[in-house]
Amino acid sequence: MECTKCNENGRTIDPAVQELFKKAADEGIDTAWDRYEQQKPQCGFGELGLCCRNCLQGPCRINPFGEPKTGVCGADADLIVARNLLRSVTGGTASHTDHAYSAVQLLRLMTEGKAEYPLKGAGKIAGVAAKLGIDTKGKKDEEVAREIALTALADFGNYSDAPMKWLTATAPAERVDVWGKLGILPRNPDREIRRAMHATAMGVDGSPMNLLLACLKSGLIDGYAGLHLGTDIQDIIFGIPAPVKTEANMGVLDKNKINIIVHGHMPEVSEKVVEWADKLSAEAKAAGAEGINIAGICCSGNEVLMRHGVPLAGNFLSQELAVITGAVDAMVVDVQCFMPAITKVASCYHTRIITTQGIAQLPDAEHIPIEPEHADEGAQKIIRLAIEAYKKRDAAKVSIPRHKSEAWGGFSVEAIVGALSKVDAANPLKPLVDNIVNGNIKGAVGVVGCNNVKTTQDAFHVELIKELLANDVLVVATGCSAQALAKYGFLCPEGAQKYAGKGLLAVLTAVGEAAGLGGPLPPVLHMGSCVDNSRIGDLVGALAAYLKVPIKDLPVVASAPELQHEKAISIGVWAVALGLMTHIGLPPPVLGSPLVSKVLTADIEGITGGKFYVEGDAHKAAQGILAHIMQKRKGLGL
Ligand code: BF8
Ligand code: SF4
Repeated sequence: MECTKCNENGRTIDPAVQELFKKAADEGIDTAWDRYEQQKPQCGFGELGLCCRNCLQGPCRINPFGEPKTGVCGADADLIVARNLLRSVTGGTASHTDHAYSAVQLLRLMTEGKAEYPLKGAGKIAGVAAKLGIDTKGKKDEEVAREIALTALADFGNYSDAPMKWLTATAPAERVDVWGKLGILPRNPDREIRRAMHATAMGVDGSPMNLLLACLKSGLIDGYAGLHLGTDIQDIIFGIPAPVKTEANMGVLDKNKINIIVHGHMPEVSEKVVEWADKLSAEAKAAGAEGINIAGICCSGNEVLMRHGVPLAGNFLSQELAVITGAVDAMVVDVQCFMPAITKVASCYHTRIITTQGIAQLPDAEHIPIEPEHADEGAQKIIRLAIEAYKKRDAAKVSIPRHKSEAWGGFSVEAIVGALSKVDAANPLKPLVDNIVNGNIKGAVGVVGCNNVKTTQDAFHVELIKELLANDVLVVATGCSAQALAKYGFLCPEGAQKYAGKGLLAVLTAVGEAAGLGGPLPPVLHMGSCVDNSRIGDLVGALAAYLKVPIKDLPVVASAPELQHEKAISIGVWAVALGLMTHIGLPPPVLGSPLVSKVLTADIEGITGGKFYVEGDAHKAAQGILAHIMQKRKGLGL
């Protein structure tokens, strides 16, 4: 699909979403963009981070241009902004950590024979066990998997002052040393999250700098108790992703089939829906449908795309529009990133919204719990509810945009190293490093994160990555960014010819052909969901280890052009702690404090080697990223 220019009101470049806007308007349905208009003007104090509600003497607001300069308790702008930032980062960290914890509990129950999930990722067990120092000799996979689960749970129960094991076992030693000297190595993740909430309460931490160090610590919990732990355990349970072909955008919905959307983040839900859709296809046919079609939105979509090639209906801002096609019979949500508005939109159609988690319910949805012990029963109920809904579908209300694009996913580190090993079996990273050294590849960018209604949907992802690829930058992607790029042909081999610079194209072609793809690798490698950003961290760590330099010296940059969620902020803080310059397309609410803004965008570079780079224009951001890459190359003598 061609990337088209923004429509007249600058909401989206996605032609499928544009088409569905017209349908929404005809049918009188509001979407996030309409609600955003109703919110304008948004609160200036909030935008700058200058509002405090941490005690009942407030809310207090600081006037950036005059009085008052402090809240009732005397907290000034720097303190209020730093406290608010720590609460935000910790909110993101809590989301990822709780998600990872659910996966660990599932694995534990599986090893006790109490969960209705088979162990599919035996190939991951030895590697994770080795890192954790677990002896595997003479043990069955299930036994080692159990020890891995118990090691994770020991981190969550750690009452000592020793740092959490998952971090010390999986992060580069050089980084562990840096973080240790800063005194920010997290112990028990739950305990640190509690501490962050305590530190930010009225009358506790009054030092903005101490609070910013706590932000870094919270970012590390996100990186290791959330992302890394989550990915490792999910790969053990559901299998290590391998390259797989699929399609992306609304055209993947099928008017002749029962369409079920999986939306949210937990593969324990989406995997079961995929499994039972297949098992119950005869019932769907008996109801008059040609079968059951599962499509994904947000990271639930990414998880089943990576492991099964399940097609993608859209990313974060597409969720309401998918329902507005009138062709979605059920949308199954678990946790994070589904909008509460979704039930209201669904009420205009036959679509059933199904919640599955105790902590994430919606007043007008059907709640069908998916729990480890009864997951099969829950998943069957979900599929049968979708079949019932399908019978009530109003054909007159169905309009599915035809737009879709071929997309490849499944590029786990194991898959990337596997492809590279076809070029050099003894030394898989050598071809990659050689091409960075000879300049065919200038550097690498991990592009991640969300859509945000404040910026034209997908435009920043697309324009930024176009320019970087043309300049021979290797790009890997996750989350809704990967989904944005999927919709416009950046995740398929043909995209390499179209978007990659000469040097990059030569490398993508050589590796793709050696790996038996019969052509180049896609110019953007889809590495998974947002918790899978740990895969990017591992890849960058492996490159640094190969070159025997710290991550901060690599020509590598992270970018979240359209970030919206607190999780994107906590991931960004982790990336900065790793030593990466981290571009963000929108500033978080910190501009009310010159001190916090300066620390995050400048001073912190002297501490971790990373920093935030805020730039809202795609071309300028690409140029800034390229300049940073060239500077790092120079530092390495390249
Ligand atoms: O965790 S990219 S909008 S879906 S937060 Fe949410 Fe942002 Fe999408 Fe995945 Ni990540
Ligand atoms: Fe106001 Fe201080 Fe209370 Fe915040 S903690 S609401 S600044 S009095």
